[in-house]
Amino acid sequence: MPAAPTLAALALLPATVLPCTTVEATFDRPDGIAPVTAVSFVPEAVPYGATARVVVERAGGTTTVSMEVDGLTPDHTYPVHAHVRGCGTAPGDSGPHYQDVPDPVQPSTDPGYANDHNELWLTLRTDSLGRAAAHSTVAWEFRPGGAGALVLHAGEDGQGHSLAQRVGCVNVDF
Ligand SMILES: [Cu+2]
Repeated sequence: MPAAPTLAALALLPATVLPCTTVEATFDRPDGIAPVTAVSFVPEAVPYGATARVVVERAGGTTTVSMEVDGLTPDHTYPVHAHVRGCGTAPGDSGPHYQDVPDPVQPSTDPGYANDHNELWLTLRTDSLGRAAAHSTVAWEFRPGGAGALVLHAGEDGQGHSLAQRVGCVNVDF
């Protein structure tokens, strides 16, 4: 196992945050059996087999998150946010939105905290083939272990789903 010494060496560098993290994932069922990187809770909105690619870049105290998806519902808008925990078998498992300055009142509804400067938001607008790309830069870095996933919400769907319903989730080590 030639890679083991390298991984062990990286593990000994606690203060080092790598400048870039890439996640390549395929949405799958949240069956709780096989560990998956990305789950779909509503396959009409996020079909099993749809893919996501997420890149997190950290530079000079800022963070840029880029996301590309393929195979989602065509011509649809999905709000996406960084949530505090990783994806689980239930939509709520990823917890609330990550906030740079945490709102002392939870759940956070104060727009002074719940906004796209204090949280990481993306908007995925798919084309006629179900592809989309979006990116966002915030003026801070995530606290280590403070956020675990990008969550896709139902958005404008016209299928009776609440706009806030969590339709998909991608584990990301921010
Ligand atoms: Cu969210």
